[in-house]
Amino acid sequence: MSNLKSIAESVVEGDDKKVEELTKRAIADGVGIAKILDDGLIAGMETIGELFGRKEAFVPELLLSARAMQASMKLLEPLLVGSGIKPIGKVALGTVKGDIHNIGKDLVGIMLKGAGFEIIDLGVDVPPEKFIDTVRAGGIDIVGMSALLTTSMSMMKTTIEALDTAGLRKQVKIIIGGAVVTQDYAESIGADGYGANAAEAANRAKKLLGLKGDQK
Ligand code: B1M
Repeated sequence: MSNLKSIAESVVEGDDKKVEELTKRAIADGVGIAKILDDGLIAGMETIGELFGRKEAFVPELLLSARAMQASMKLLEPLLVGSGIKPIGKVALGTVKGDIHNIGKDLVGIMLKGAGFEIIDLGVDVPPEKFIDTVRAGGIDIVGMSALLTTSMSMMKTTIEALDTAGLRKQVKIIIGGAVVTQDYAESIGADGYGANAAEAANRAKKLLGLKGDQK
């Protein structure tokens, strides 16, 4: 079995030690980070998600898989992130209120850092007021929102409206994403950009600031 397939299977099994060990081996073998992410970690998370959808896995298993994925991301992050160069922009990033999924958001944060942005990570279950306070404090170029649940995605619209009401909407660009979010939805709620995945989010963020968006 290929190392990447083993990584995916170990994510499904929630075996963080094995995922860590296999990630180290893949890095040493020169496997590209994007491949480790796409064919190993994200593939594993998709499988556990499908099992969960079919009621063949339950919340404790999802949590173990999430922990396994994070063990690998800790090793990949330093390889993705640039080295102390002046940031090209500042992004306030969070998973919206009512939603505690953080893996995709964290991955987006890592890719944005890799692209040269400074990240203010607001965490998960972030209410509109927290986005507002952060933008009001100044220096934010982009607000990034993540949502994984059909029930939480409307909070993106609520947050954009709240920023508007607070008179802050025009001073930031807004980018959204997450499994349930689409380009059409982003347009319908007046977001400036949408990313289907973390790399796309980083490219979109650069383009929104008028910078060249084509990075690996
Ligand atoms: Co939850 N969960 N979960 N879950 N969970 C999903 C999302 C679900 C699709 C599973 C399923 O039913 N098949 C389903 C949602 C259904 C729906 O609403 N349509 C679901 C459900 C129902 C729930 C609960 C309600 C379950 C329950 O308690 N009964 C509950 C809700 C809790 C809450 O938030 N209030 C819940 C809880 C959990 C856990 C806590 C157990 C755990 C999260 C642990 C954690 O995050 N630390 C969990 C997990 C792990 C998942 C699945 C299996 C995996 C999510 C993930 O991390 N994917 C997920 C099934 C699935 O997605 N296949 C599922 C990997 C990650 C890299 O992908 O987050 O999509 P993703 O991010 C991508 C892109 O979407 C994009 O880039 C990322 C990288 O490419 N992206 C952005 C994300 N954010 C972006 C922002 C951007 C741009 C791009 O711009 C700013």
